[in-house]
Amino acid sequence: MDNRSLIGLALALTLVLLAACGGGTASPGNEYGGGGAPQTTDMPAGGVDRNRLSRELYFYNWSDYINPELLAQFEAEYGVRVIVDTYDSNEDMIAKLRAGNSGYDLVVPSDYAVTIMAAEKLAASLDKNLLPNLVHLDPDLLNQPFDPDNAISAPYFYGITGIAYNVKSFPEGIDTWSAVFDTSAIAAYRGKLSMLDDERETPGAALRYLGHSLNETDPAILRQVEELLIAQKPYLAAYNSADVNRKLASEEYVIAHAWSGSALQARNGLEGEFAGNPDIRFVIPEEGGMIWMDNLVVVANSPGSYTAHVFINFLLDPEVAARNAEWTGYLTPNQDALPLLSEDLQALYAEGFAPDDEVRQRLEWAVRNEQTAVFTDLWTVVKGR
Ligand code: SPD
Repeated sequence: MDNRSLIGLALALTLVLLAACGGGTASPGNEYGGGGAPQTTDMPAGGVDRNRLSRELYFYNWSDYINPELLAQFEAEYGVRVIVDTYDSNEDMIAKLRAGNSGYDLVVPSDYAVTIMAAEKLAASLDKNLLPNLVHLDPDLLNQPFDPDNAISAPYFYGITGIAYNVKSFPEGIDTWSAVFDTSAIAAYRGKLSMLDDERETPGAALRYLGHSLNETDPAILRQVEELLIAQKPYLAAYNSADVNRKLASEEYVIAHAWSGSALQARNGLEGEFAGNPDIRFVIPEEGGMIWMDNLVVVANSPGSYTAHVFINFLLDPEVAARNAEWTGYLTPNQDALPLLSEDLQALYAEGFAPDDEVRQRLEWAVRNEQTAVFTDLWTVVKGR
């Protein structure tokens, strides 16, 4: 082979290698990378194909669960208006999707509800090529049993469920679920106590109080749970998952079964919404409580699927995730966001609004299987009494 042939071969090899590596960027199918394709003004360095964005994104989320400034920032950056509707239980959200034509692009099911959505084909597969910010998530919180390959879900926040209370009413503190279930104790704060309006959370708390797993489905034990919850009802202000934060902060409630972030919001307030109350405390009782994770899931057949992916990727940016955690008070699964959290928030986590190693031993995940479907009937009976 002469010199010219050698140079020609070297050039050809270089071109093949460059094409295989995508010119040092992502592969051609990856819309977050140049992929060697010519960049247009519609596809800036960030890699988002603006031609594919919808004008609006319909986001069905839990209440008080996203920093509103982030919605404004997303709209300013991408020109997409995010329309947020809210729900307060997994079951309400799933009922909307089951009915069909919900119009929602993106929802936030908890762990066991991801299992239900997968089984009922209510979720779209995630295109991980569109989610480069997945690299920021804590690997220990990925590939959970409810979605082993994160095929349909990306972690949004996680949290714990326990008791929030006003220390002026409980100067000795609280360490047991009897503070909400023992009728001789709760008579003293009748009408100022609430339990979550949730078919897994409230029977789950009762099960832990009675010394069982919160996934226990033995019929005899569930009868005891039913009796306990029915005996508790006359003392409740309400089953409430919607505005426990506000009612604790205003002292309409002095004690409540609550999600950790909601309790933290009661303590800190929510900017532009309500003022915080420095007397709010949060505890996981000695009998244990629930740990859970809420996840971003694109709705099956969502017309805004591409835009939903762009929004998920935006939420997974560490700086965005940190600002979201500061506002909601829940725990971010984004490990690169953790160093960005304020000292104030970290101090509240250390005070009990996040689990330490000792508390983690007492936490349990709710799982969904054929047996645990029975909680729907139990809850219907309790609510109907
Ligand atoms: N206000 C936001 C509440 C989010 C709670 N989701 C967790 C439910 C776990 N059972």
